[in-house]
Amino acid sequence: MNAISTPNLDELLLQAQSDIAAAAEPRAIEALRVDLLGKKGRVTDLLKSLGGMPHEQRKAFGEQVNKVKEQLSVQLETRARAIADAELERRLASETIDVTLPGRGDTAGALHPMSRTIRRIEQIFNAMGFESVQGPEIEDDWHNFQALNIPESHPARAMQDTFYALNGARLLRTHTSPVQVRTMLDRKPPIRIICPGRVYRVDFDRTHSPMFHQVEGLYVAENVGLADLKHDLQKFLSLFFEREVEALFRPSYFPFVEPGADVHIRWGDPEKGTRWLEVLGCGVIHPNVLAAVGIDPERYTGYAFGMGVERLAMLRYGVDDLRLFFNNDLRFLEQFK
Ligand code: 2U9
Repeated sequence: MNAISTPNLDELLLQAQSDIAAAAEPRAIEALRVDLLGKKGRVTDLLKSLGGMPHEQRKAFGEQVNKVKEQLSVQLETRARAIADAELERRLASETIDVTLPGRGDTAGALHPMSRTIRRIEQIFNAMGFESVQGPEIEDDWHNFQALNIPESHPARAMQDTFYALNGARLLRTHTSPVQVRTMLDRKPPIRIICPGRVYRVDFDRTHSPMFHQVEGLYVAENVGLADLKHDLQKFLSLFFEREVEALFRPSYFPFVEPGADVHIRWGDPEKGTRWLEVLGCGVIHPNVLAAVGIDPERYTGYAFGMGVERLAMLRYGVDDLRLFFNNDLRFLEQFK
């Protein structure tokens, strides 16, 4: 006689069915599955015991056990799904989404005020026939100083103290002038270019940053002189500030020009009183500079100018601390959208 008779199988089935119905968590279902159908499970044990049975019992009992196995397997699966569904229902009910909350908005961003100001300056000069040219920020002494009539130990070097590397063989350019030098070496006059870009000096306060932006320009051809310079810069300033700007050219010294001038514009409310404000520098290109780049100073002349982009942006937007442009504080930058 077999140790497990049919009534025992019925009992096992009934007990297992009530256990499955009572299971409330995925873990409980899994424990039942292991206990019944696992490798050492009770139903599995019954199937293993078939081998020791007489032939005539084996067939009938085997069919019954397999039927029970199938039934339990389906019921475990069904109950597991019911538990998972109930859990999902519970979460959907409790974790409500407030669809009335405002969205995060589009995050397309905007151009930095430096980029905007450079583009504005470029647009004006490009329309006046100046081509934009770029060049390296890491330079050598010759392109940054010597070609510009600033020999070693010239006092102008102290005014443009800079960042040196490789024992002075390389430096961060102190102005964009080396781009003009390189362009003049490459091309023949007439040359009419502007050079926007980052430049570096050892300076840091409310109106100076160790990295800042310049736009320099030059026009080299036959018969270019001070009158062209005054006319073109006057025109630029009026277009940039969107009004009839009154400009004053005051003699000044730069090694790469002769004569040189600082340009001041009348600034302030005419009712409350105005003052002259320095906005850029300029001059007629020094013959030594033309000679250094292989342009005949007897045949060609030219003018050049330079401006600090931060300074122009501060005036145009009414910003009083240049460092604001580089702190990356969104509360400041978002005002330029
Ligand atoms: C070449 C020849 C001449 C460029 C010039 C200035 C005058 C000037 C300053 C403005 C404010 C620099 O950013 S700043 O501190 N620049 O005043 N720049 S003439 O003259 C050149 C440039 C290149 C080959």
